[in-house]
Amino acid sequence: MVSRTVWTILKCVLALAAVASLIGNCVLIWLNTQHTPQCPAQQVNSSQTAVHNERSNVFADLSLEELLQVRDYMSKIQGLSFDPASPPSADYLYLIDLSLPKKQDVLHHLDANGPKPAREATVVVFYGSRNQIKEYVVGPLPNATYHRDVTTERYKRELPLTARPVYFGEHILIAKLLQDVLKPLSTLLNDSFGIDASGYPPFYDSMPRGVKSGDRQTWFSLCRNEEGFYIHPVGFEILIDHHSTNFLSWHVIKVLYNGQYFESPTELKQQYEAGTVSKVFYKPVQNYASLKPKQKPTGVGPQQFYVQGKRFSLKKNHIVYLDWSFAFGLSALRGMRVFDVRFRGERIIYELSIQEAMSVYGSATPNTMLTKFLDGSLGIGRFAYELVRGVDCPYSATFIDTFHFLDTGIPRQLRNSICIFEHDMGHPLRRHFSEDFYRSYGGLANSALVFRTITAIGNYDYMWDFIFYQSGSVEAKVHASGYIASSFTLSNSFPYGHQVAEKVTGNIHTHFLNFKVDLDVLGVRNVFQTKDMEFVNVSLPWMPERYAMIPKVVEKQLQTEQAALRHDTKTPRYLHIASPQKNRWGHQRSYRLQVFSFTGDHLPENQAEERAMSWARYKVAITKQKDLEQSCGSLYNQHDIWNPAVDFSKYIEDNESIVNEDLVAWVTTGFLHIPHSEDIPNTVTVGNGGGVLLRPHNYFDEDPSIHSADGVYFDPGTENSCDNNRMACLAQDPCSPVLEPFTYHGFDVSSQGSRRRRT
Ligand SMILES: [Cu+2]
Repeated sequence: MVSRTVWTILKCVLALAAVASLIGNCVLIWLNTQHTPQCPAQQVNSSQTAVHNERSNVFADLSLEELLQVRDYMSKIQGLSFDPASPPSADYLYLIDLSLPKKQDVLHHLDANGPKPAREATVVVFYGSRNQIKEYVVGPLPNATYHRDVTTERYKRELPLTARPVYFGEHILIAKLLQDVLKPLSTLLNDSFGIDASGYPPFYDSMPRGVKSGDRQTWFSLCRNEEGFYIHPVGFEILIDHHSTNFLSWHVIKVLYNGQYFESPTELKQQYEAGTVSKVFYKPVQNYASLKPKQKPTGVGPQQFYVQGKRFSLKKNHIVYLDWSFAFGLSALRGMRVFDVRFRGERIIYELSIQEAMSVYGSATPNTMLTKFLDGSLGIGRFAYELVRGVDCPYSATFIDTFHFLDTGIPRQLRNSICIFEHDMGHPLRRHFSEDFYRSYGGLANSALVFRTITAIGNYDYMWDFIFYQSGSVEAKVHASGYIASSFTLSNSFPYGHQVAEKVTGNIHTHFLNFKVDLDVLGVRNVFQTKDMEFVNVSLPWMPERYAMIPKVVEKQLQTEQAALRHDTKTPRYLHIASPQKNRWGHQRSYRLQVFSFTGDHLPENQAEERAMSWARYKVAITKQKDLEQSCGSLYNQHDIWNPAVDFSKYIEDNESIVNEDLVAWVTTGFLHIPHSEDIPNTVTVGNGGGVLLRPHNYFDEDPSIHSADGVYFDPGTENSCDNNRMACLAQDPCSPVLEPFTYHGFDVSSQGSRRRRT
C-alpha cells in the first residue's frame, strides 16, 4: 500500500516535472527569440517617402500571358509561321513587343484621372512569300480584336524583306551551307589553322551584309572552336550571297586565305595543293582567351549589406526609393528604360531609355573592314541574360525576371535579367569639416539606387546603369566589357590596330551609344538653354585705369531643332532643359545634361551607311516630342543601312521650334577603342564607358539631400552622440557585423599639434 502510494506520488512528480520542463523550454525558446535580432536584410524599411503608383502599368512590358494572348490572336491568321527554324520563304512572325501608348494619353491617365490607354502590342512579320516586312499593332489586350498595319505610318514607306535581321532559321541554313562548302577544304583548314571543318566552327559574320541596298552578302570569318573564339580568328574568310528566299540558290562569291583572294573553295584547294599559295601552318598555343581563373580563390572581397532592411520597394513594374519613384521596362529591342521618374512626387523624366549601340571598325581583312554594328537592330534587351550574384550585381541585390518574344516562337524568360540595389558609392555625397571660427563636421554618405542590366551582344558585354542619387540627380551610364572583335594578322594590319596575340590583331573601332532623355521639367512646356563662360576685360572699380580678365556667364536659349550640338563643334559646357517657372532666387528651374563622352570621329556623312546612324553626328540633339519619333534607330537599320527605315537626321530636318515645347534630348556618349594587349582576355569596364548625368540646376532652392535622414553632423563634444550621427551607433546595431567602435578626434586640440586656433 505504502509502496503504491509512493509510486503514485512519484508518477505525479515526474508528470509535473515533465510539464514544467515543457513550459520552461517554451519560455526559453520565447526568450531566445526575443533576444535574437530579426535582421531585416530582405525586408523593406519604411524610410521611403515616395509611394507606388498602380497606373505605372501603362509602361509595363507585355507579360507572359499577354505575349501568349497576342500569339493566339495572330495564329488565327492563315499561313503565319511561329517556328524560328522556318525557311526564308516562310511568313514568319518574328517579334511581339509592347506598343507604347501615346504620351498625351498616358499623361491624361496619370495626371488627370483619364482613362487607361489600351494595352497594345507591336507585331513584326517577315513575309518571305511576298518580299516584305510588316509591322502591326494588335489590341486591345487581354482580348485582342484588331490588328492594324502600321508600317507606312511608322516608316513612311514599305519595308523590303532584305531589311530584316538574320533570324534563327537563316543562321541554321547558313551554318549548314558553310559546313558543305568547307568540306573539300578540311585538310587545308586543319593544317593551317587547327580547324575541324566538319564540326561547325564558330565564325564572325560581317555587318552590314554588302555594299548597297538590297544586298545580303556576308563575309564569314572562321575562328577556332575555343572558349573566347572571338580572339581566335584565323586567316580564312568566305563571302556568301544569301539574299534569295530560296536558300538553295545561296552561293559562295569569294574566299580569303592568308591574305589571298580566290573565286571559290575549289580554286583555293587546287592552288593550295599545287603549292602556288602562300601557306600558313598552325602551331597550337595555350588558350589565352580563357576566363578560367589562374589562381584558386583565397577569400571573398568586401560585401555590402542592408543593416536595417532595403530602402526601396518593388511593386510590379514600379520602384520607390526614398524620395524617388519610377516605372521600368526592358524592351527586347532597345534595352532597359524607365518612365515617369519623380522626385518627391514631381515628375522630372517621362522617359529615359537606351536607344542604340553602334561601332565602326577598321581592318585590313574584308569582314571587319566594312563592319558597322548597330546593336539596336539585333535587339539589345533580348541579350540581358541572367546576372551573377556578387559579381554582376552585389550579392544582396534584388533581381527581376523579364520575358520577350523575339525570334523565339514562344515567350522566352530571362531570369534575373535586371538587378536593383542601393549602394554606398564609396565617397561622400557632400561633407565639410570646419576647424576655424566655427568647429563642426557635416557630411552625407553617397548612397544611391542602381538599376542595372548587362547585355551580352555577341562578343561585347555592355553594362547599363541608371543611378538615382539623393541630390535629385539621375545618371545613365554604360560600360563595355567582353571580348574585342579581332582579325587574323596580315602584313598590312597594323594601321588598323595592335597585335594582341599570335597572328591576332585587335581592330580599332568606335563605340557610340545613344540615350533618349525625355525630361519634363515642371510639365511639358520647356526650353533648351546653354550656359558657358567667357573672359571679359573689366576695369577695376577702385582703380579704373587697371583692367583684369574675369570670367562671366554666357547664357543662350536655342530656338529650333537645328540647334543640335555636333560632335565636331565647340559645345557649351552647360546644357539645360528649363521650365519657365523660377526658383526662390528668380532663376529658371532646370535640369542640366552633363555628358561624359570620349567617342572617336563619326563616320563621314558622305558615306551611304551614315544615315542609319545619323544620331551619332550630335553630342546632344533636341527634338520636339512626337510619338512617331519613338527611337533614333530601328530594327531594320542594320540590314538596310544604305536606305534606313529610320534616319534620325530627318527628325530635325523640319527645324521645328523648341521653345516652350515638349522636348526630348538624344544624348550620344561612348569612347574610341584602340585595342591593346590588356584587352586580352577581356576588355575591362574601368575607363571604357560614358554616360550622361541629369542634375538639378536652380530646380530646387537648395540641395535636396540636406533633408536626407542619412546626414551626419557633430561638433566638439557630440562626436559620439547618435542624435545626428547614426555611424556612432552602427557598431552596436545587433544586425551589424563586428565593427570597430566609432571614434573621432578631429576637434581634439592636442592631436592637432601646434596649429593655430582662432576660436
Ligand atoms: Cu571596344
